[in-house]
Amino acid sequence: MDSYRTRARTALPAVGVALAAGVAAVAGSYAVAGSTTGYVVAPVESGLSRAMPGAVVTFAITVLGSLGQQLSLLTATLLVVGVVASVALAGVVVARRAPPLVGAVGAGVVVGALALLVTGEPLAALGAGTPVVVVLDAVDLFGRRVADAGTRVDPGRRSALGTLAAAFAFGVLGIDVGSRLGDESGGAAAPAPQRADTQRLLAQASEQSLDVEGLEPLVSDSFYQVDINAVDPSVDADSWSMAVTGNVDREVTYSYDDLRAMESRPEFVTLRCVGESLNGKKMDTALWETVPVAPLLDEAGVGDANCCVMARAADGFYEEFPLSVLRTARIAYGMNGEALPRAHGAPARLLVPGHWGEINVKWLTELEILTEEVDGYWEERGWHGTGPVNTVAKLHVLDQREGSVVVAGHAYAGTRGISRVEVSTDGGETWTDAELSEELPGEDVWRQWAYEYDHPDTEHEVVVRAYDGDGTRQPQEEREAFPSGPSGWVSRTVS
Ligand SMILES: Nc1nc2c(c(=O)[nH]1)N[C@H]1C(S)=C(S)[C@@H](COP(=O)(O)O)O[C@H]1N2
Ligand SMILES: [Mo]
Repeated sequence: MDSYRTRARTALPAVGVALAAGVAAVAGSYAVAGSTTGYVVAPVESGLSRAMPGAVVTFAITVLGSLGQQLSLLTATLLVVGVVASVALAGVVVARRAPPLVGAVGAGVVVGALALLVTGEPLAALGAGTPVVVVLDAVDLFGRRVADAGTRVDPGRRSALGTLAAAFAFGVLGIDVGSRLGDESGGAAAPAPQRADTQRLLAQASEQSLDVEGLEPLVSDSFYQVDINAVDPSVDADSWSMAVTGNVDREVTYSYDDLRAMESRPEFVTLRCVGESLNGKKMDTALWETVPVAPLLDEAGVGDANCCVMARAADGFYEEFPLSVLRTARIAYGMNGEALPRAHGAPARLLVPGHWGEINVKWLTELEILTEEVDGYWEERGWHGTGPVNTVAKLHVLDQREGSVVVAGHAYAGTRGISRVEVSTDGGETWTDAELSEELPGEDVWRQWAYEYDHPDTEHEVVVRAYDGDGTRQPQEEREAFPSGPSGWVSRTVS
C-alpha cells in the first residue's frame, strides 16, 4: 500500500498534483460563476488593482488599455492558482499520514472557505473546493484501484494520468460552462421602452452622419469602456437600489421599478475619458434613456450647507464632484433603444453633461451628499478628472485617393458645443473650414467634421483644431492626459 503511494508521487511530484488542483479550482469556480464577481479571480484582481500604486494603475489604463486588464487578470489567476496549490500541497502531505480522502477533503474545504471569503458566494466555494477534492483524490483512487486489480501497469503512471485527466476535465468544463454564463445585458432588466422617438432619433443620427468611409457614425458603433476592475459587476435590476444618503433631510431609496415609473426621455450624450491620448478613441456617443437627478434631490431635501456628492457604485468605485453639477445630471437605464448593457453600468448609471467620463458612475448604488470635499477614486491616484472636458478635434480618417486626400473625425467640447473646425494642410500656416455634421439635439453631443483637398504632391502636415460654441479656439499647447486631460491640436504627416 505504502509503496504504490510513494511511487505515485515520484511519477507526478506532489507539486505537480497541487498545481493541477490549483488550475482545476480556478476552472471550477469559473464554471459556476462565469465572468462575474463570483469567479474567485475577480475579487483578487480587483483587490490587486486597488492596492497598486496610482502610477501603475494610470499606466495600465492609459497606455496598456485592455492589455493592462488582461495582465492584471493573469497575475490574479497565477496568485489564486498558487494559493490553492499551497493548500493542496498541505493536503497531499496530510494524505500521506492520514486516510488519503481526509487530505483531499480537508484541502477542498479550506479552498472552499477561502473562495467564500473573497467572493461572498457559497456557490463559488463549491465551485472552487470540489475540483480540489476530486483532483487530489484521483491520485489515490486511481493508484489504489490499479494496485487492487494487481495489473502490471505502473501505478504511478496511472495515478498521474488520473490527476491530469481530472484537472484537464475541470479546465475544459470550466471554460465552456463559464463562458456561456457571460451575460452582457443587465440581468433580468426589462428592455428600455421601444419608444417612437428613440427610433426616430437614432434614424436622425444615422441620417446626419457624414458619408465618409471609415468614419464612425454620430451614434458610436462600439462604445469605449473604462473600468477599474477586469470583471464587471453583474447587478440584477430586481435587486438593484440607489439611495440618496448623507447630509439630507431624509434618506430615500429607489428601486429599478421606481426609476422606470419616472418620466424619462432619450438623450444624445457624448462621453470622453480624461485618461485618453489626444487623438485616442475613448470618446463616444449614445442615445441614452434618462431621468433627471434633480427631483430625487428635492425628495431627499438637500440643504445649502452641502457642497458636493460622493457617487458610489457596485464595483467599489466612487467619485466626488460639486452638488451644483449633480443637479444637472441624469440617471440612464437605456442605451440606443436597449436596456443599459452590463459593460456600461446596468441597470443604471450617472450621466453628467459636459464632464469627463469618470464621474459618469456606472452600476450606481448611492449618492452621498457631503458638506466637505473629499477625493474620489481617481483623485486619490493623482487625477483631476471631475471637471468639464477639454475641447478636441480628432483626426481618425486619412484617406488618400487619386490626387486628393480626405481627412475626417469628431470634435467635442462638452456642453459648450462645437461651432467650427478648421484644417490646415501646410503645418498650420493657413486654415480652411471643414464641413461639419448638422448638430444633433442635446446639450452634450459631439459633431463630425470632414475635409477633402488636392494632394500637393509633396509631404505635408495636416493639422486640425476646433472652436467651441462660444467661439473659443482650443489651445494649441500640447499636454499629456495626466492629470487633467489631454490638450493640443491633432496633426498627421501625409506623404
Ligand atoms: N462604477 C464605475 N463607474 C465608472 C467607471 C468604473 O470603473 N466604475 N469608470 C469611469 C470612467 S474612468 C469612464 S471614462 C466612464 C466610461 O464609461 P463607459 O465604460 O460606459 O464608456 O465610466 C466611469 N464610470
Ligand atoms: Mo475615464
